[in-house]
Amino acid sequence: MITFLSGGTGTPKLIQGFRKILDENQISIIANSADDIWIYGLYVSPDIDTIIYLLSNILDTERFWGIKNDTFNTLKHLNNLGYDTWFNIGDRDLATHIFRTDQIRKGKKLSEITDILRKKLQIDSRIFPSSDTHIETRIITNKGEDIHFQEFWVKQKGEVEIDKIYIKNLNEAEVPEVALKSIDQSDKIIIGPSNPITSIGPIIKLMPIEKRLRKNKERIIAISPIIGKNPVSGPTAKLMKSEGYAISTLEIAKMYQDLCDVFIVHSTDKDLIKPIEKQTNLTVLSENILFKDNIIAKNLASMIINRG
Ligand code: FO1
Repeated sequence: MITFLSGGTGTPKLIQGFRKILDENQISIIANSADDIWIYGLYVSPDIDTIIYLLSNILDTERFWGIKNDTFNTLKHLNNLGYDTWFNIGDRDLATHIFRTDQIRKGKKLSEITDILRKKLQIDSRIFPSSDTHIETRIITNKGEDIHFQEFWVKQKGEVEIDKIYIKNLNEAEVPEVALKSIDQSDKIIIGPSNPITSIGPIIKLMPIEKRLRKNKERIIAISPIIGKNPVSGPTAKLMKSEGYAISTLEIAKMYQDLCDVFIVHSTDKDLIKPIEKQTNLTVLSENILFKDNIIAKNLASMIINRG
């Protein structure tokens, strides 16, 4: 069994590779829930939904969010009614949020609702939110505004300057026991190549998760979200810079070194193996980690599994 720590883009692409060689019931995913947002009266869990849609083969893989061939009629009418509809929710996607919000109002936990959703969509893999209670990544801009990560990334197109990033409700968060068990019971745990600040960060900063990872360190493999000097996707560079980190693979290795044993860098970053091994206690391997297609992801999955 393998448990992944995942955001909404890089790691799901890697999971596609694992799906080609493992039974789906051998895959568990702890999904970042700090991107979750209350919007238009509904509770939206973007990273969880991307994984649910991916594993049920309905994800819009061009955008890598939402459902493929979805329409946006409800959103258009909501706009006619005077809403600022900056967060694009498709008509079919909307059904997921209505279902989830209704279940929340009936008292169900996010982990229970996620489990119902994945079963309804015939997904054999287990999917756990990183927190059962609402946590959210917030950005304080250089103008002193305190905004939700989605407002920064979607509404402001990541273009505002960042003063500070913090995770609201982090310390009092309730991590689902099933997610912790999954870490303990897995043969391998993979810290996926997702954004270290707003995707992996909010998962590994949850104290109960951090403790379990430290305990299971020798079975944990992390994959770099940076190739050369460039993050694979999204706002990673801007977010890392604003937190005072250098944009480098070595920096990521240092961030994760107490939580994993093996660190995988891109094949063109072989020259980093020795310096990283010297400056950390990690075993460093190199492989193609730019998942342009599922075959590249499958090759990395085979390499990880065959290492034993
Ligand atoms: N990303 C966008 O760039 N624009 C959107 O309008 C948008 C809407 C959206 C709706 C539902 C959903 O599950 C995800 C959505 N995303 C959208 C993706 C999301 O903002 C982020 O990419 C993830 O939170 C990062 O993992």
